[in-house]
Amino acid sequence: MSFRSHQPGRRNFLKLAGAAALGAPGVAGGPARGASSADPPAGGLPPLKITEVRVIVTCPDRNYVLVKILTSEPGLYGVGDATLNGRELSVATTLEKHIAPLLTGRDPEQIEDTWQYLYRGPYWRGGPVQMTALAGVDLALWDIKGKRAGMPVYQLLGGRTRVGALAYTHASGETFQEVEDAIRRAMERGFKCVRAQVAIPGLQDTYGTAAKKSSEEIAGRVPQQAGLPETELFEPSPYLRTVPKLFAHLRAKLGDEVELLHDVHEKLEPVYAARLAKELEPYHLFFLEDPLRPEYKESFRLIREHSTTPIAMGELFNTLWDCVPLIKEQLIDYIRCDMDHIGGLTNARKVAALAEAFQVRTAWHGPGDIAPPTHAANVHLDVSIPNFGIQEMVFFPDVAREVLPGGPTFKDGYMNVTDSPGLGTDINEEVAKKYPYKRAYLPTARRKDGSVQDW
Ligand code: GCO
Ligand code: MG
Repeated sequence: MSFRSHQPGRRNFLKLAGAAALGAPGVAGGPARGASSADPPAGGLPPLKITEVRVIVTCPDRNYVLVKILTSEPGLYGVGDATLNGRELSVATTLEKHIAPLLTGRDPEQIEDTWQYLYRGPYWRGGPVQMTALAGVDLALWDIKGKRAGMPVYQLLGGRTRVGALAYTHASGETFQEVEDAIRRAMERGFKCVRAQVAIPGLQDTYGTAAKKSSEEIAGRVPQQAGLPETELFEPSPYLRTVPKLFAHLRAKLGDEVELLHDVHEKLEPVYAARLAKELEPYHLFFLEDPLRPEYKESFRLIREHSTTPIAMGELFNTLWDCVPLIKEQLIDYIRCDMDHIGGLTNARKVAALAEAFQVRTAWHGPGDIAPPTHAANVHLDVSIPNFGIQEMVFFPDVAREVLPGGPTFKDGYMNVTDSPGLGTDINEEVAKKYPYKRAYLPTARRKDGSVQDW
């Protein structure tokens, strides 16, 4: 891999300027009169308007919600991802009924203003549904901006800081041996970093173990269940007894070089998370992921006080402000929000900048239940910031790639993006129609006494 010089190849819009005769873009339901939308366009480009917002829900193997924003320039559009696993239709309805009417007529170049308007405008701000809808719009607008500039998005973010994004995949199994074998297969594919999860004796189908499926096939793809959700069983004691033994086994068999990670998936209460982090210290994890529920930020102090295992947190966060307490007190080492659930690239780059000031690195969520535009946006940001840490990744099945072409590449343990203008992803709307939405849920979990447990 090497840094590639990029020739912008800026599209010749000046030719279009006279013909377009679009006039100053009106902003339906938009900012107050006299705001920047009426200013002359920068850089000599003709004015541009959003003409249509299409929301496409499709299920090539699993459900995805895509946002396609069309503009007044023929052929210029952007594609964003607004998938919220298990609540897809809430986001699609928010986009169709509430957000699309606000966007028609706006200038798609004004990404920050549109973000602020959609975030603060409705008064009832935030939450995963609205922030995912906002991400779909935001990613589509960055895609448009890149295409208009003739540049990949990472160039708009300041250009490359690294040749690729170090990636991790998932390995799981019913036994320690199966996990070890799955890690070896991942290493043969080039991975230098692998997340390890194992089935817990006495508990069937604990998160991340995806019983009876080969781990490469499902790597990063949590089950999506048709019908009503299944209930898994969880008890902290057997989990806490098993996980340190798994990592003792893995280090003994695999040596020290491969980087190992583990996802707690917000299942533990603070003192048990602290115990797990402490007991995992000898095995030098790259990080321990999402140990606590997102509500309990102050409890991260307990983990910190008891161990030097690096801690990552964030896939259930929805805003920059969720990240502030953990970052400013340096209670975590990696911030791993889901760009698709925190309002897209516009907010994620602010999270990254905040983290940079406190020596926290990024590890954006990259599971199979978000679509390629988000994975691409992750990597555009990864390769353009100074404090990137690691990128979770997934291989999409052929059927998903047919509907959603493009996306990051993987080679020798690193992800990358191409130099295609914009995000480098697309949607094939005709093929998408062949795969209509199917209602599906994530699993749920309970304790042995029947009470509800975080999954
Ligand atoms: C991860 C995540 C996912 C989530 C999934 C829920 O680390 O990749 O924990 O596996 O469970 O995104 O929809
Ligand atoms: Mg996780």
